[in-house]
Amino acid sequence: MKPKIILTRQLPDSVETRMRELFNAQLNETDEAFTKEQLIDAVKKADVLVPTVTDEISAEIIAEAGPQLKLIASFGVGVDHIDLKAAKEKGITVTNTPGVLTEDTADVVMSLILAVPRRIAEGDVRARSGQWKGWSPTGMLGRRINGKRLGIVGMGDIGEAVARRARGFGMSIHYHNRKPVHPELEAELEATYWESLDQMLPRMDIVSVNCPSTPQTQGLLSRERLSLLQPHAYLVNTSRGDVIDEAALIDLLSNNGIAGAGLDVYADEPHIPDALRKLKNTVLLPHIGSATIEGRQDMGQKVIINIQTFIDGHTPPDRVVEAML
Ligand code: 8YV
Repeated sequence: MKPKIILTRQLPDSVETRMRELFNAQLNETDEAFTKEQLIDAVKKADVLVPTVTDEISAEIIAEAGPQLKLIASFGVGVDHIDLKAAKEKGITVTNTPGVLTEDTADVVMSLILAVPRRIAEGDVRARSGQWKGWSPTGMLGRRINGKRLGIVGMGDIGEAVARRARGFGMSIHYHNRKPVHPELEAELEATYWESLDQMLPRMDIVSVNCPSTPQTQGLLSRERLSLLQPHAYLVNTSRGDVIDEAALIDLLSNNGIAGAGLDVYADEPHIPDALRKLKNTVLLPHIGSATIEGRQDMGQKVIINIQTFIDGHTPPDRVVEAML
């Protein structure tokens, strides 16, 4: 008997087809996110649930799970949408898809690092609006990237991939992490470790948030911490909206407390506050960090490998360990 796998969203064709070959996979043809009721129904029936970032797998949902649900194989690297403690207590294994979206996400970080100070999105609007009056020595001036200090908050795989790109653009690398990276890597990147985020922030020209959202990092960039940034500084966030106090960020951006921000993630997606959408010194993206055809296929392959390994009785390669809590 093939195990019953429920997919909460539409995944790439090749991934869905392979899942149908291997498992008794229930697809979501409409791609509409599941309601709470649909999620409860799914955890009652599925042997394996394949959710995404748009599904809030709370303790309440997990409490409703039937005894057959043994694996939550999430499509994505972040697992902040799953109550890991509740899953563990119920004996449900959780897996994610690390590694395969590192480079794509780092590309979007770099795009924002370039786009905000160089006013790329604003320039595009001006060029296509018909309002461009021609070149001028003082027109559309932005800020230089080369020679600037980049502060990376969270030096995991994505942070490291950002650092490598930023070095190519002539930036110097600073980072805050729970602990320093391997000395060899630090030397290779010529990176400076800051144990204290409070000390790092006021010294940076651009700050990129690359840590996962965990109980320890939620609200990490609080109103108090954000106010440590200099007025010429830029902030980029591609991790999760709740790592930053969004209201405080909007206040800072509105009052020239910082120069600008590039955001791919928001506190209450897909809602983006009006005040944020009206700001000119921002580039706003709709959570596309890992949105490449190749990335989504690789993520799907990882989900399949995790499920198959688990079904075969082994520990899946991307089991989310408790240390991440
Ligand atoms: C994914 C992400 O698209 O993987 C993550 O954590 O934030 C995104 O890049 C999303 O999570 C898919 O579930």
